[in-house]
Amino acid sequence: MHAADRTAVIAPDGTFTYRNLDEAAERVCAALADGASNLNEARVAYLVPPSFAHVAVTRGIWRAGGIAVPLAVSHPAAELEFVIRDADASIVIGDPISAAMLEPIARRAGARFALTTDLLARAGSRTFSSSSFAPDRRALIVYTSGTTGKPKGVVSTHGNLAAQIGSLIDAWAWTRDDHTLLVLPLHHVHGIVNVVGCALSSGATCEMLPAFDTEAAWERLASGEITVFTAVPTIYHRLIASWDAASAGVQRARSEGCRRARLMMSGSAALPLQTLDRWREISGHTLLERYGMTEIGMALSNPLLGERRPGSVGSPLPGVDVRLVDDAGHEIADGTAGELEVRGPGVFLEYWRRPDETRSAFRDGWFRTGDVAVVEHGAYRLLGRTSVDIIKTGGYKVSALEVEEVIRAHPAVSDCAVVGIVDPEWGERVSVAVELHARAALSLENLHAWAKARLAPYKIPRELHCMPSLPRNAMGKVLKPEVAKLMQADESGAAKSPGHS
Ligand code: MCA
Ligand code: AMP
Repeated sequence: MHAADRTAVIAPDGTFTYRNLDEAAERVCAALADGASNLNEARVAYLVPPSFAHVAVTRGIWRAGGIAVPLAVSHPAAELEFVIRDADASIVIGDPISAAMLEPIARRAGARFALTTDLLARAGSRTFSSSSFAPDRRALIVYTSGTTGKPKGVVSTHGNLAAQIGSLIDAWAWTRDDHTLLVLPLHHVHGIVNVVGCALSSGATCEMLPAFDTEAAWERLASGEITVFTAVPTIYHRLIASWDAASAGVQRARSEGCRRARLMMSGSAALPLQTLDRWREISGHTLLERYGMTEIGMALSNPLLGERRPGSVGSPLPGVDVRLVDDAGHEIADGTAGELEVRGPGVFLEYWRRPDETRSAFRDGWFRTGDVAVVEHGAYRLLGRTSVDIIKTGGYKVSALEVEEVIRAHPAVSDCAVVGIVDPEWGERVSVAVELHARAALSLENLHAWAKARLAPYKIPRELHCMPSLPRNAMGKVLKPEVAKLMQADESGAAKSPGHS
């Protein structure tokens, strides 16, 4: 079969070949360029759930010479507006459902608004210039939380993306015979690069769920048609719980379906050993755990063939240089813990319009990840992070400082400290300790209602502890490790979201 006639995408909006994708991207490109020869790295922000339309819009933006800025479907208007303004987007794209919210934001931000349906339907084509894909051109801005309050835009060039994808195709032996299932959002690198990027660059089929759904994911895994699957530990936790609750017949069908896959992977957060073990019992697969970051793509991976070591994230991927350094930036010997630094063609270009933060993120040309690791038996094991202000929950990175800034603005709150508490389902759950103003009261429900309009659902604290005073050092700085200890000791007195053990 001709490569163009092979199936590229199976999604809620239909089944499409590579030729369909090419033609749709061309239509989007023509509509976006609107007569201009090139968008010249104009930012195009788009809120499109995982679908064929999402992929076609991304490719259309690239052909037109724009920078793709994917927006998060789960974000409230305030967070979307922050990204649209920070990226200084000149075009905002939305589907008819999100238009009522997005169009006014686009107008306020001085951007043109376009409907996905119009872009895809518009007749016309434009011969695109291959210079749109020149390796040093900016291709993508993904917003990520950091050790500073607001999220930062991580800018990757076409060259960075090609290097990230090429390295994974090589290491994980992607071929056009693969058929993967996307269950992740498309505003983060795990979904963008490891799933859609790898599948479509190797001529494989990328099937998509519009959002993760345990039963829908199981149905597709049980079919035995999926050859490559990747997810975050929280998703495996949910799949395991659903398998455990299923009848013996359903369990058997699900396990048999998994056994026909060739590769199952986990990443974005530490994979608990019990999840690894239980998944092996259920599926027959020892999950391949790998390590990555928005700024660098993937850096370390357990092997495709050979021993996958529990608790380890393996060794450097092709084309990636990794080293461990002490506080002064000196390389350290194997067996000693140090900060992980990464170098290579996949490492991002810059934080969008934040030259100072870009400069301080690098040391002698190496990107400082903020993750601490050790080399044992030739493989890397992650030990933690250099900052207490980064929380990983459900695979999402959350800045404690960003959440604190929002909660401090609550009229009942005089001060607060946000920390991540170890949680079997979420990895860490976002939790807050607050000092209230005199005679003020605050419930978790009230806090949720307040935060919902301001923060993405995964950033909202799930646990609230009211404390007469937060633990501080002599300088008045809140001692976060102490806060976490007090919270754990005070588990019974905490207000928690339903559903938490
Ligand atoms: C949602 N809820 C939460 C959290 N998130 N509760 C506690 N902690 C959380 N983190 C609540 C919601 O408010 C809601 O509660 C209920 O759970 C269901 O919400 P929903 O939006 O449906 O969430 P979900 O679909 O259940 O989300 C779980 C998920 C999702 C599918 C695991 O978190 C997810 O897609 N995570 C993957 C993110 C990702 O791709 N990360 C990669 C970035 P209520 O019912 O009370 O309202 S890292 C990366 O890209 C690097 C490069 C790498 O290494 O991969
Ligand atoms: P993000 O900034 O959202 O791209 O998340 C990147 C961060 O996720 C890394 O800096 C790590 O802290 C964490 N991470 C990614 N993969 C793993 C893994 N396999 N084990 C532990 N942490 C991970």
